[in-house]
Amino acid sequence: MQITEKNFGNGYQLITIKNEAGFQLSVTDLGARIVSLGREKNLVLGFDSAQEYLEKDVFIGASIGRTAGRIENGRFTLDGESYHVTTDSTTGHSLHGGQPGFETKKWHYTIENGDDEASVIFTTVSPDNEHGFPGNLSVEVRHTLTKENTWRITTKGLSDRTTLFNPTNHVYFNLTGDVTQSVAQHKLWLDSPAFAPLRQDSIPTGRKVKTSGTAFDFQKTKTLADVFTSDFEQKNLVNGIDHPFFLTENNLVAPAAKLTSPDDTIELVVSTDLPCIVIFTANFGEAALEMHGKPLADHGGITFETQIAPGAEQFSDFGSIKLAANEPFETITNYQIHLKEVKNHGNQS
Ligand code: G6D
Repeated sequence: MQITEKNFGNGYQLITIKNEAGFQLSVTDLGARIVSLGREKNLVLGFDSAQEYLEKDVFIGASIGRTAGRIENGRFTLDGESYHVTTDSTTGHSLHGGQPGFETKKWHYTIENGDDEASVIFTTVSPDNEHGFPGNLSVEVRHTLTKENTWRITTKGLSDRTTLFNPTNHVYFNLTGDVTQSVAQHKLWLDSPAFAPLRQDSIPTGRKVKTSGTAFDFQKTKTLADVFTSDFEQKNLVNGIDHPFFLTENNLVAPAAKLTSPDDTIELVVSTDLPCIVIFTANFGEAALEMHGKPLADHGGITFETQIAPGAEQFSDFGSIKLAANEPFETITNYQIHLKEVKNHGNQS
């Protein structure tokens, strides 16, 4: 595998791994984040410099933590003790573990290269009481590219006090490679029989609701446009999807999600050992951000944030995000890209 490193500005580096097929993964130590993925086209949202992330959107492609998603009023109890963590001044809730969080840390990194795969291994320590969370928490995020075009994220954690830990990665895919196109014509299949409805302020209600019979049922493949044009109140609430979906299989073998490009030439297959995926369809509105000198479309990307469902600290039905002192944590998610040959059917008109 070929590996190159270059200056990404503001003291950060951009590290690129290229496999024999010419497929590339670029990551940066600003937030242990993915910046680009693909061969001819870049299949994920990302900016061209560290500065742009810092100015425009710190979450795109970043490692997220300590706790992905929202914690209501930033309050939780752990082993009988009450905690109050940093909240967002506009919503009053904690988002993604409080800012600045993992997404703007400068992570230390090392590189491992092999014949079949190569990895960039990012490490950082979140000190005890950072944003109010207990425990010195050591975190490792390993980004791997394989010769089969799989981007794999392996995240590890170890805390010296019992704490909460629910990391994820905030990658957005757009398989057209064109940020001015919305993902509406992408086809999505999702192994999810239930989702978590949200309140008006995006905090989960705590219920698990069947997807069948709703616009959020992707158990049979359909386009995202089917959701965007629906009148489903949960879609209307956030102008798209910004919801946790519960998976039936989380064994890293069975696919959890499949996303296909509008022209059927590119397929993304997500598999994970985690029980939930937060799907967020970049509901930013028209031209809210400029990317590669172009306006990012509304719904210009779709995330697959694998995690325990946000709200787990208060709804035990969602799982547990408690990490016991000195107990190692590890999770893996695979994003495999299949590049398909287009069959020329000739002119059928
Ligand atoms: C997450 O679910 C949240 C969104 O609501 C938020 O806007 C984004 O991160 C930055 O996907």
